[in-house]
Amino acid sequence: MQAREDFLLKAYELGIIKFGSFTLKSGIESPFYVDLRPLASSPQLLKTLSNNLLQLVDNSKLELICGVPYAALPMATTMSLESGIPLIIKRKENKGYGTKRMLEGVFHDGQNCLLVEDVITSGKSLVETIDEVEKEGLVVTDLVVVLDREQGGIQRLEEKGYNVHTLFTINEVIDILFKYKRLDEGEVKKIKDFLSMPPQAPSRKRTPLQDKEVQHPVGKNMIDIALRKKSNLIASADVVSSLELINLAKGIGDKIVALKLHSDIITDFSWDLVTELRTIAREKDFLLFEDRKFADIGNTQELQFKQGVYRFADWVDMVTAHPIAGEKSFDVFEPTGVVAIVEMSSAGALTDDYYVSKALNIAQKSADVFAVVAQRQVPDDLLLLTPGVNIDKKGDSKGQQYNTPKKVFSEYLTDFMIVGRGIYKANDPVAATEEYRQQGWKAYEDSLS
Ligand code: BMP
Repeated sequence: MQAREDFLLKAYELGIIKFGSFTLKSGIESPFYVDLRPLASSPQLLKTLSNNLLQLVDNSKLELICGVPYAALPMATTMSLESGIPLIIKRKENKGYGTKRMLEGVFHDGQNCLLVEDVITSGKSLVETIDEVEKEGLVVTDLVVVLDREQGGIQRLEEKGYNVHTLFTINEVIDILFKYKRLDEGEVKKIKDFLSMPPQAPSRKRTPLQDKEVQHPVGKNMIDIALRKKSNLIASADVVSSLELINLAKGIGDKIVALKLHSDIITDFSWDLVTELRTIAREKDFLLFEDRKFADIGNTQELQFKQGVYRFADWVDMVTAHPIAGEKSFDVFEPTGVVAIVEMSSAGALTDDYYVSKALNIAQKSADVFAVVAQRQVPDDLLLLTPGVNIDKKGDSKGQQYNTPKKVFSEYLTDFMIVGRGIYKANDPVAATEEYRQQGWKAYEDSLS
């Protein structure tokens, strides 16, 4: 018992569990966040942990060990070294070329493979992983998990006939941290109250655009335009010449809420272009949205925003900025509306649950931020803008990942979708814009009921 407590206290010092308010991938608000990856920074702790995990199962029937990427990879590797049972490596995604295998290593059909996972919550992703491993011909009977968040995961797997062995439950962890004064009574109560509630997703009910609690004038304007045009479409005009940009803006302007730009890709950027864009935007009733993704300290961002070639402050309605430099860095954009990038659409982005939670907290504290870019439901006082939308494609060769309009409006409760190549690369960009407008608005209306 003492050894387990010692292990946990040392692991706690490494930062494996944090307390506060965190929005998980599922959209659930959690008062704690667990991340076991720092354990790999202490070889001694990793070794202790791995031996403890090995003791949970009958090793005699095991022929292979496989860690669920990424947090469990170092654990599985150490378990393999300590036990002599060979390791196989599971990919997070198919590499799309070569052997296209999901598992790497030497193995053959029918071998029994122990799966190693860091944390189990609902068990959904573990079921998917087991599926992938079994598809490669291996047999999974047992899983070892370091921490059970006690949100139904174990039952889900046991119902499917798997033996799940866990080292700690979250309640045990809380009790030990309280016993050793790492948590006070108030914190314990908050966490225990959360844990005693039935596992539930946040309210899946969408707030209609007209009832959104958005205060920023640019946000309100966006909503008004959307309702006037029955459009929740932001077109991303990632074209590289003024002529293409002007033609696109003229052609599709009356179907969109905003035209998103990357001004620094326009080879012949000029003030004539800006003047013309402003005129078209006024006539066709859309906003100019510069996707500059500022990511510096406030002072530098202010210079980048107000000075230089582009002088965005003089002509754009809204800009994107990363919250990476903290809340004060947003103070320099007023009265332009700020869209905080809290989660990115591309494969392997660093914007994990922990980052998203912290980024959302920063976005909510800033009066200049009225919207965020993300791939999940966000609090109602922020508008949700979702890129990575395409009707025909699943992704590109450079990491972009696409969803359909239906998925983002029904699952993420997105307010506005951002479409780039689906429009400007289409044979007929005007017809494509109309198609996206109709599909987007229908998906939004369907998600109201
Ligand atoms: P496309 O639909 O062609 O993949 O373009 C998406 C647009 O949205 C690009 O301009 C890209 O810079 C932007 N974007 C994105 O794709 N993912 C993000 O997470 C954030 C973005 O701003």
